[in-house]
Amino acid sequence: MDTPSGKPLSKNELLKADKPDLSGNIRETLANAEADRFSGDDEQFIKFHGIYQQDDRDKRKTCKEYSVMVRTRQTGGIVPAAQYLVYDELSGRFANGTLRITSRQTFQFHGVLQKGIGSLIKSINDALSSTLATCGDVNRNVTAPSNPPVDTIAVQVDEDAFAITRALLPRTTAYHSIWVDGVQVDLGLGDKIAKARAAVDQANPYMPPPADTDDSGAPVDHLYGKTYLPRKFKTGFAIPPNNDTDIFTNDMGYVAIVENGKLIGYNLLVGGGLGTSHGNKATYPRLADVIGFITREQVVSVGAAVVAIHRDWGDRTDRKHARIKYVLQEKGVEWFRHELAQRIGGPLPAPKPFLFRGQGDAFGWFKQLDGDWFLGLFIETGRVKDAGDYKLKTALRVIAEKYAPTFRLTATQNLILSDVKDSDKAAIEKILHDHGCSIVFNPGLIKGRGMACPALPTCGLALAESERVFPKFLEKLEEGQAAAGIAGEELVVRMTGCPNGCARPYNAEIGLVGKAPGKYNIMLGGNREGTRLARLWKESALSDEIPVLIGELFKQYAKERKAGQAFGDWVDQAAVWPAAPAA
Ligand code: SRM
Ligand code: SF4
Repeated sequence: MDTPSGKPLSKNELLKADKPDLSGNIRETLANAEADRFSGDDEQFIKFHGIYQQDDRDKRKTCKEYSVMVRTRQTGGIVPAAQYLVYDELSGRFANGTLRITSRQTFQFHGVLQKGIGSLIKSINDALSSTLATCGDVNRNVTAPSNPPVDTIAVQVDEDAFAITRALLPRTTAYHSIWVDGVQVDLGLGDKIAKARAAVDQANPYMPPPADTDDSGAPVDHLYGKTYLPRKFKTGFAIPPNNDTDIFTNDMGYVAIVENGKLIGYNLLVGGGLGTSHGNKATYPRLADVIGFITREQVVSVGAAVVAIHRDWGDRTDRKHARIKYVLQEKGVEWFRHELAQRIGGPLPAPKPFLFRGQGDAFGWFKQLDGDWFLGLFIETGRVKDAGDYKLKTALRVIAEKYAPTFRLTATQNLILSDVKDSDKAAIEKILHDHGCSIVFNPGLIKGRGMACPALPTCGLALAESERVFPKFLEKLEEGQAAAGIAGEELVVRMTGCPNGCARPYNAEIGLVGKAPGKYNIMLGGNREGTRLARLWKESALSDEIPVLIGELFKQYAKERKAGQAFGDWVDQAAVWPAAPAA
């Protein structure tokens, strides 16, 4: 097939063209009681259904133990308590007993065995969420600010986030027919499911609008066509001055513009993305460009036009080079503005001024505008689990059952419980303390800002550890801070097990990017506002030497910094960078 560059289409493009309803052979595999995994081609199709084939990397040397990871959709990280209770139960029955809050405000179930996938996904849908298009070459979970979870502006931003979520859902009917109509199951969740339905006061907000059909009755997807997008697409919302959704790292971002206390619209950002591959110079992290200003009424029409530009101009020959960031970088922001103007009937007005002053979550109790309270909780590496005396999962279940707060997953893998009555605060606090979870109230400003991706043992792409080593690693950095006389100071540290950037290390003050077992590239110089990229400071550093190297930098920082200067801002300018190689 011809492509503009003359290069052949990537294999995934041929797969999508062959089965535009994305059904692959998923039904057949599910019906085969002997199958312990999906076939190679289906591994691509199941992603569009929110499923990743994985195997336990700890056991790989002796055997391949297959399971899948399933990712839910939670626009803005909103999870009603009743829905949370269903997830809690499902994670015990069908997954590894944990729920993982992700860096895009969703939940992931890990370790799901083949025979449990149908029941799990059916029940997620029964509880009025979905896994459709949480992976694959489509728009993923839409992020929206969770700090604060409720005020007038935040509620309107949530409405707009749901509007674009629905508009960008693929119209395939195969998902529903396989997982909802196709799975007959009675898990005895009747009462829990009924409560989950009642808690979401509209129908499933993640159900795609009905599709048009062609002459043969097949659904037509006017936005995605038959081959969807060249690659994944990510959309987020932010409300300055808090950049808690790391808006510049999204393919498309909406930055709320508030004038005289009213949300008048958004600045549109396009072209962010972080994934890279070691040794491949054609790949790089990039922060989004600010394109122009749109009104709330234009959120869906302009958003769909941006997605269509990715659909039409993204590279379908090389999946490593297929994100919209490369279109922006190579064709330029003026080209993009012109292309968008042609599609929406005219140019956008200039963007309005805005300023981010920081990012991340606040921990502890805060009053909502309506008089209720919300509680920001630190969840170490986003993992909701019971482990020894630390019984966070049980505590959250008890709280959800008794007090039914709205759960709000944050984009830094933490959790907010909102809509709490003043009279329930003390009891909720006691439940957490009684379950060994005192740390959730006050993790400190290095743990509380940190993020690590899952990496080993579940992620098939991991080159090094991340989630499992991160807490200890942060403790060493805390010791380094104390030795330098800067104990407890805020610091954004993020770690990933490979260069794909899932915990967004490339705009952290300190980013560690897995290179090989026990080896990481040290990235330095991003800022607390998430508006500057970090740069490679040292390649392939050994995990043991990293806290030592950074500890030395802390000492130098403590001596040289200007008043109030953050570590990332200091290191970006300091004389600590290796000399550039001679031209
Ligand atoms: Fe990611 C692939 C986990 C956010 C860039 N990501 C993966 C997979 C599915 C591995 C795979 O393809 O087999 C990981 C599953 C690991 C596991 O065992 O759970 C995975 N990504 C995650 C999560 C769970 C990390 C976390 O610590 O929370 C995040 C789930 C988000 C969600 O709920 O939708 C997650 N991934 C991100 C982000 C951050 C973000 O979106 O804000 C990025 C960087 C931003 C970006 O997209 O550029 C990110 N993930 C990638 C990439 C690189 C894409 C690229 O353009 O090169 C891959 C690899 C790929 O797609 O081939 C990837
Ligand atoms: Fe896996 Fe790499 Fe993403 Fe970590 S950054 S979850 S190792 S793909």
